Amino acid sequence: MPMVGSGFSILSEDFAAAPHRSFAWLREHAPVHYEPSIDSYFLSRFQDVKRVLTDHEAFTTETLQVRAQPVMRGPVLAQMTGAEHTAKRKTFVRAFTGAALQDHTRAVHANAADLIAPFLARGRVDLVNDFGKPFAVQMTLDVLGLDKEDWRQVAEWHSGVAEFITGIALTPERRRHCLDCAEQLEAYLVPVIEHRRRHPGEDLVSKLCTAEFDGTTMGNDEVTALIVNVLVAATEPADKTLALLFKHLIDHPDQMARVRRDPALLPAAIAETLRYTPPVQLIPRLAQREAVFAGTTVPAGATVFCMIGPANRDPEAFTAPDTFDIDRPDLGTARSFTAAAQHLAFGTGLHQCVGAAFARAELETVAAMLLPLLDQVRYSPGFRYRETGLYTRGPAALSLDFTPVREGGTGRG
Ligand code: 2IO
Repeated sequence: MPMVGSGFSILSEDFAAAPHRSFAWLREHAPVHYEPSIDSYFLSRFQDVKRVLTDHEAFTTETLQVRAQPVMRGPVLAQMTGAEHTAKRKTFVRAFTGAALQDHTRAVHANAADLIAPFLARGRVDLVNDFGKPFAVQMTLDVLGLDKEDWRQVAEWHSGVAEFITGIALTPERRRHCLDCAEQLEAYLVPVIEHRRRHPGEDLVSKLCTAEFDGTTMGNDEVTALIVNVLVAATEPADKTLALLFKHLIDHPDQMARVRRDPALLPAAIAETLRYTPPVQLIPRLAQREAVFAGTTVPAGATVFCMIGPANRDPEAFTAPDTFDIDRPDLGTARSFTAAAQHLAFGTGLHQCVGAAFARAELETVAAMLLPLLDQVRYSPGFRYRETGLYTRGPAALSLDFTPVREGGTGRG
């Protein structure tokens, strides 16, 4: 546990190894923690984080101009405000809710069945690297309406783009690599965009190409940015959340048994996973004017990082916050994927995650499919659990053993 005057740093190896060990100390003793090397303030209390995310005029998303725009090649949805934001957000809402979710659910079944098949007879799978990462990319390509044949290549470019956005202190070499990935991704997307402009279909890329705001359609750079926005936002947190859900259920066998018996408990288990271990741990904002948090002044122009991990475990907001409990009455599962969510894993306010309903459908469907296939699921012998990442965080791997499924079996083989 860090002590006052210990030179605690969010950028230290100690913090990276196990951030949650510092959460209580941060909330109590350094609720407005300043990191001089990156000239940024870190807020860890639930109320402070909620205030920043809710007051989108005092705390803007302008940070994304330097944190995201260079690899996005244009502004992402979260950078927009007013009528433009409302209009463009609507295109995404349509693609991620209602009837569109039916198509996405079919895609979950198809992608998950293909990806898990080779591992069933073996009785061993790394849920992050063998399954979750390819699954997340393939799902995102389906949602966008892009060719899945190129998924390996797109996955590589995505990693570079995501590394740029989620990097806290990138070396010039890594920065160059990330920018190269972004340029190649853009070069890949532009011909697709131009083709869809001439031959629009029902897919999201076509919708972005044909959507009009103020009587005009978007240029290639604007459409590229929004495609890359969806690519990163739908891919980066997905494998992490899936793996964390399985980890928590394996670590709590009683809750695992109940979810297996009653898959209707899955939304609660997913919502609690998002509260307990949010895959997006940091959300940056730019303070437009001086502001006071817990008696500490943050100057105008400051970069403020909302720490979602400690906010979601603040005892002021949740009882027994360090316990994983799918029955917790203070979470409100039904609201957990909406604007009324109690946890802050999807952010909150104007820019709250537009893909929350899709995330729920994707995770619920894939978990309901995997659970019966992964009978007696447990950590592989000798497996050492390790998490990585400060901005987005999740297991580096999750090697699982289960009772092998015999050829042609449905999971009970
Ligand atoms: C993609 C950080 C994975 C978003 C971002 C530049 C903007 C925005 C987020 C999430 C998740 C990613 N920020 N999604 O935190 O679209």
